[in-house]
Amino acid sequence: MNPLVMIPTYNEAQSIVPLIGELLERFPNLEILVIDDSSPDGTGKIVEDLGSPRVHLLKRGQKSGLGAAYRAGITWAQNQHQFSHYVTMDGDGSHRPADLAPMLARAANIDVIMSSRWMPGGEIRNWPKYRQFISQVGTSYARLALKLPFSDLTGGFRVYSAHLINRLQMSEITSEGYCFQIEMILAANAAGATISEVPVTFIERELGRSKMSRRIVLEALTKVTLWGWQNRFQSNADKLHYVK
Ligand SMILES: Nc1nc2c(ncn2[C@@H]2O[C@H](COP(=O)(O)OP(=O)(O)O)[C@@H](O)[C@H]2O)c(=O)[nH]1
Ligand SMILES: [Mg+2]
Repeated sequence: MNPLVMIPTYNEAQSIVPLIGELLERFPNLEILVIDDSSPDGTGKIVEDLGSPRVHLLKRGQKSGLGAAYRAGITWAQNQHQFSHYVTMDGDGSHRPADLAPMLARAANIDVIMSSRWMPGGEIRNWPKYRQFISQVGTSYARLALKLPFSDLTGGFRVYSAHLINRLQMSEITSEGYCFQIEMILAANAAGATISEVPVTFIERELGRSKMSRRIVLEALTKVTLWGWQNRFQSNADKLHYVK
């Protein structure tokens, strides 16, 4: 197994170094790609200055959303032709490297390992009630509308096999905010992927600021509703759309 951890960042100067340090130390065979949208706080420069051969930086011109960052990261990774798995992870310390060990272990023979904060054994620390509410309602709505039987569809901590990603039409996965996480599962499911959930502990950031916005919630609500209706009228719509 030869995983690449992709971390999108926008102003994570205070959190990124300890996160990278812990990942490198815990997992000797893993490499890291930070996808930074020219963070004004110098996150990109900090990553560059680490000078580690196992840490790569993809610099982008301006803040253009989580989805766009991941799409660019995946294209970069595919061009390297050396990684067996792509891990997606936030750069603010909310996703614990310790939880990655059981996720990677399960990923050996499953296409997508999703982390879940809402299944037994999962946990959320320090999130205000309204964020927990948005997360739970968002996942419940997407689960029902899209018939995706999972307990946490919006979490960004996952492991995908490169083999699966190569079968997806990534340019069709166009969501920008955390709706990207839902759309990835919609596409993976349409490709007939094996998908499994592992419980994790999510700890809200202590440093820096969340980029979550009303626009991001609205994007998810609108798109999930639209996809739900499309599926009702044409059951193979997702397969035609997302799978090569
Ligand atoms: N490159 C890039 N990263 C982003 C963007 N928006 C959010 N991120 C990163 O995505 C991760 C999750 O974002 P965060 O603000 O913590 O959202 P929250 O956890 O939903 O409150 C963090 O590592 C952010 O720095 C963006 O527009 N571009
Ligand atoms: Mg966060």
